[in-house]
Amino acid sequence: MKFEILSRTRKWQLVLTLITTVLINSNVFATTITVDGTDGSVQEDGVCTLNEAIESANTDTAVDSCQAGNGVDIIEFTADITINAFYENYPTFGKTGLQVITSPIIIDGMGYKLERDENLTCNIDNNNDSSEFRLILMTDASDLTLKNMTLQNGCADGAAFEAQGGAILNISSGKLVLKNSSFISNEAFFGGGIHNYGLVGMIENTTFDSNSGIAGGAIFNDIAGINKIFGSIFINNHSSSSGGGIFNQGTIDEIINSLFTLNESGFGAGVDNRNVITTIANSTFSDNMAAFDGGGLFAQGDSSIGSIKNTTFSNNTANFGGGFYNFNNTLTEFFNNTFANNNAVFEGGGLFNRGVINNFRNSLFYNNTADTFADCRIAAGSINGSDNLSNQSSNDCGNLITPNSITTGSLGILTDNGCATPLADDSCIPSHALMFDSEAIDAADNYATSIDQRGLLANGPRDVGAFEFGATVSDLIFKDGFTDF
Ligand SMILES: [Ca+2]
Ligand SMILES: [Ca+2]
Ligand SMILES: [Ca+2]
Ligand SMILES: [Ca+2]
Repeated sequence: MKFEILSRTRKWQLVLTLITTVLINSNVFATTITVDGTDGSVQEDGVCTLNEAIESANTDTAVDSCQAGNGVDIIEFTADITINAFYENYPTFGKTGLQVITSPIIIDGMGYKLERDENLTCNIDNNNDSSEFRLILMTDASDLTLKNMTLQNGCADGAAFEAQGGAILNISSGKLVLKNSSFISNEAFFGGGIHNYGLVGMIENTTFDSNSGIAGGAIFNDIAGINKIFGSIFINNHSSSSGGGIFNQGTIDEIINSLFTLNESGFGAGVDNRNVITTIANSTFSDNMAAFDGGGLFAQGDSSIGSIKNTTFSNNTANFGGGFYNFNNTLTEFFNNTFANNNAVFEGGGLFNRGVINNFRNSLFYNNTADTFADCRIAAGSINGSDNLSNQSSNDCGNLITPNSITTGSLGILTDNGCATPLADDSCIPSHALMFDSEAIDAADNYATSIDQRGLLANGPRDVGAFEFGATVSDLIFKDGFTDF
């Protein structure tokens, strides 16, 4: 009897497997739909515009001269595309320049640009004017991959959702993936570049330049998640309140080998974390400016950043915590970071702590400035660790940082010192090189990372800070990327 039940179950499993296989295989067939229009028009004129191509892909039928989609479709550009009017005004979510993405689509910009007409005004004031619309809205299970394209001048304004995601608002249950793309001069109330409620799988070799919002100048990651940000650049983004580069109140698993530079905000000019970031590694926060706290990185109370390692904080400024303002309670790894030339108007030029940092080790503090406690300030909470060095004696972090333990002049300027894997613009993550006679060389303890910020293998014992003097490139690192820190 039992056998019979099992065999019935087995039969059903086989049937289900067959159905699943058929479904999966039906998705294997994809059409490449080539866009030859340069605007957002929808009319029977023998020209396939991007809006018509999206409809072909969503419905798997031929629209005008666009090829009929079939499963997961690929849309390719052949020229820049300028959208000068909104296509639809979706209830709740407001106006979007393109047709809503409701199906799995890969858009390959082939190096071309998708922009909202630069002559249209964008005035972010919580009122939606006729000229204001975002570029892309993702709904349903619409996996969307964007590659080799620039998204520019998107503008989302109005009330609630209307005012979110200048270039992209993702409310889908699918996944957004970005590769080799740029987001330039997009604006919104929240999430100038992207506002995410869904899943962002990977942001790879992508540049966010001059996007702005009240919170989340480049990205506002809401209740949902981002798996990985890799090789990406956040530059010149602006928010008036929080998170010039990224405002995170969802989950970000990894920020790796990425650069946050010249961003501005009230709090967290580079990144403002209000929830969970598991790992920040091999990244640089430089020249970011917060009007209040956390020039490079701000971690709000009860938030969580698990690990910060091989990361450089250089020349960031704020009132408190020029480099990093820590108010979170779960930082369990803080290895091989470099804090140089950061400035706080009041306290903690390098680091201002109100939370908990365990394993605060092998980090280098150099020429940070503040009214008091230039390198490190513990205003509340606690920090434990050892083997951190500084060229001065201006901190409130007790014997965690050995004062005057490195010579002034033993650290180079922030520059491209080579790397294993370049960033989106083919430069390397900028780092501060150690001079040949620096006391930081070979001075790290057993908790040190095995490769340096640039992805290069340690030369003998690991040096203190993010940089390794005399480091070598390993083929293994090229193959593995940054999986082994
Ligand atoms: Ca047409
Ligand atoms: Ca399709
Ligand atoms: Ca407006
Ligand atoms: Ca060494």
